[in-house]
Amino acid sequence: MRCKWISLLVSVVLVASVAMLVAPKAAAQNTGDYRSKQTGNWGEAATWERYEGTAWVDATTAPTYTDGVITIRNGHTVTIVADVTVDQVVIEAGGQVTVNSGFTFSTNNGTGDELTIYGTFLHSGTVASTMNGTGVLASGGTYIHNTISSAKRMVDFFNAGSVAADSTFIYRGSLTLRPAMSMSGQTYGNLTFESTSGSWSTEALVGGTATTIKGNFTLGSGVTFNNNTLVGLNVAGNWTNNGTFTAGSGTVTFNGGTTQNLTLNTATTFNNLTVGSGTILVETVSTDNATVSALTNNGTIRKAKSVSGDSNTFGLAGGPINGANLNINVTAGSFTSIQVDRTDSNHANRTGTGENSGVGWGRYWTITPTGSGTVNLTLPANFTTGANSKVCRWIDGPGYGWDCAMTSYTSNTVTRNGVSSFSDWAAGNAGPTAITLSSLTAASPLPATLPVLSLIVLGGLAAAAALGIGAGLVRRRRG
Ligand SMILES: [Ca+2]
Repeated sequence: MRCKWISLLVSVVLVASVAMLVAPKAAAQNTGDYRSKQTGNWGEAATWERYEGTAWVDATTAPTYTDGVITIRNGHTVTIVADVTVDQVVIEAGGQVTVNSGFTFSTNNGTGDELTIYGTFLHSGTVASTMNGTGVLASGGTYIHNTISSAKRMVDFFNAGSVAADSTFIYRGSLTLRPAMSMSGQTYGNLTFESTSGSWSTEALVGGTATTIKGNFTLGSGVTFNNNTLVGLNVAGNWTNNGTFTAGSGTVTFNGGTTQNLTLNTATTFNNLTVGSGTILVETVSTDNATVSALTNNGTIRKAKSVSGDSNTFGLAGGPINGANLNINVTAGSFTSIQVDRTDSNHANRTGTGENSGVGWGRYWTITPTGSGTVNLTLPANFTTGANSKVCRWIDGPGYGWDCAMTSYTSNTVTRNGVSSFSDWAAGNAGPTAITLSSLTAASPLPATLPVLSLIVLGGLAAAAALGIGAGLVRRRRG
């Protein structure tokens, strides 16, 4: 019996402890604070409760900026159908404030931030001529600009407070409503454009300072983003286009320094597109929907797709370079997919003095298959092609080196048939005069089928001696 009591006691203590740990931290309330009681209009007392020092009681009047903290609670929508001036408003996650068309939402610069959004704020009304104080678009919070009234004053208001990278600012329009916008020099978390019905286009955007988008840029169906002369969009998150992006003279820079998805469900032309250092820009859609006037790739551009048949291109990851694209022609095997990573810098193990007289200059591709098989690999050639042009694979480990061969070439491509091993690939001119052999060892893993004149191994020995080693390798293989 005593054991049972002790057991029960332990259980009660445990349950209480866990409850204390998981219970959301209730904001300390002060006399005069308000909170929503239910969904309703802002101006109706029945929408609210007021803290009277010991308990929340039904409010007898609606709150204004002269009251304390005003909290819109999870599950409640409070609608503004008469002009209001507020401060210390907190919208909980799951709560919403809606400003209806025709009514003005104003702030008074009182204690702390005037408006903190964890939930949703839908502005279909009129923005005050001055948004006093600071707004906070908090983590997970959403602000929807659904009005022709000033977006700039709202964006400035949030930028004066803080904008979380995972907050969302939505420009919501329709066939009959083009919301006002503010882009140049502004900072957003996630930035989304959407249409509730029909199509709408943004104004022709202008401005000499790039827009900072700390999260994702999403262009919804039915929306045209008219970048016009807006100088730039710096995007740290993902980019999704289900609408129309009119690039104008602007630059889109992916500078998150991490993996960023480029999801183009509609054909998209960029003017300048820059991939920042450390960023892996992943093209997620199988169809090659991206066109770029000028590409600067300081990171990696990746595309993985299922492959079959003789023409598998890889979007921006595959080109175009000098008017040509990387192409993988599957001739045998059972590939599930192939991933191509494009790097537009010199390979660490480049050889020669440039693409015209060496391999691994300017760019290379890391090709990673899922499954196995044999392909004919075509690489774009940004150099003068000829009989010495090669498609080369870098082989790591003992006997490291470039394994080079060529089956055919055009003015701007080089093709190698029968490729079944994959790692880093580059093209270049690697004829006899460009070959530098230097580091072969007896443990060389280089394939026996490798033509000696296609073998480039890096190191420091003289070319003449190296060629001797190469000849030795041929003899040994034949022996
Ligand atoms: Ca304030």
